[in-house]
Amino acid sequence: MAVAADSGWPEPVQLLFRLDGVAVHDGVASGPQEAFFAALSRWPAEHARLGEALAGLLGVRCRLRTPMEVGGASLPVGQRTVVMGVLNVTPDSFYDGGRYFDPEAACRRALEMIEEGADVIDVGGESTRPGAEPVPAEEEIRRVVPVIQRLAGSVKTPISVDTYKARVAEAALKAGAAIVNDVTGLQKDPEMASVAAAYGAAVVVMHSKGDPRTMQLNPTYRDVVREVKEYLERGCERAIRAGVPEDRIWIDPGIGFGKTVEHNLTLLRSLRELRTLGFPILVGTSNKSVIGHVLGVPVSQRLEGTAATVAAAIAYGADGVRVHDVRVMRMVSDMTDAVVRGRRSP
Ligand code: HH2
Repeated sequence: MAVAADSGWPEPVQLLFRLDGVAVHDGVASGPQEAFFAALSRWPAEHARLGEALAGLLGVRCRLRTPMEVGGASLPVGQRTVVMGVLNVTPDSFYDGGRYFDPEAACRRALEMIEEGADVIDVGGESTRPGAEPVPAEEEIRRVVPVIQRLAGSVKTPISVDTYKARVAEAALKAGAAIVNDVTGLQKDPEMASVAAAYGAAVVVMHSKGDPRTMQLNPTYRDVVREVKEYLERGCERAIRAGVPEDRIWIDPGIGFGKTVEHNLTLLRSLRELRTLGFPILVGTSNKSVIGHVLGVPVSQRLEGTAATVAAAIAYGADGVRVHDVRVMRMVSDMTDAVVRGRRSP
């Protein structure tokens, strides 16, 4: 294979970068692998296949960004941004606590989010906001299972369960959930990965440092991006070892989970680095305190800040966003997709 003198990159790869409008030396892409993945993520499936072959030649790990099959539905990963709507069936979540504690209200809100364009509904029964106390598994099950059961029986949209407890995950999967969203990256409960695998579930492997009670006291890292990446890699390996198919794994940097404002901002602008793990990236910034700190606004006034972080995350390589305000963030995602992926929503 011919190698161009100026960059050390094989010529066909340089050509592909140019065709896709990604310049390796324009300061946008931080390194050759990141540039490769940035280009790959924006290609339609048939070109991504070519990209995968090239990645193999280069020794870069990567997977196709074709739709992800979950719970009988197809998530358009890599084609357009997947919007995960947050549904907290809790009395104390930092943004929507108490609003959907009643199962009737929770189901109504889920249907509304689906109407607004949610691709996944993420049902949680325990707040993991900084300072939150854990909830016993029985109570968490009592909160989430009736809602999941009703939704799974009436909508095609995949339901995910936001829990780090294998017992809760199993009850939710039995009730019809198709995705396990674990804020401890499958690393707190040793049974979690095998439960997800046994039910054929997709998983979200999220990074967190410490537990919610203490995680924001003084989070420190030598190199936040490297440490988050290594943690996520461990979680993904656990999932794969337990039998979760590689094409059903998401990774998530865990914005706000044991991180300072600077850690959060650094991670958001370093998503390309995480792409080299080869899994689609989910990002949850919705109404979080990083926005409050940057803009100096309370939790009720973080819509614009959330929109900015959603657009930036997509531009930096996120495949999905976890949000409370689905109607607005669907539009923000569609508009950002039109710019970044060159994709117009129908
Ligand atoms: N953030 C929260 C909860 N679960 N899961 C993923 N994958 N990524 C996230 O960023 C994430 C998450 C916290 O937000 P929320 O659920 O709205 O609040 P609370 O924990 O107070 O219920």
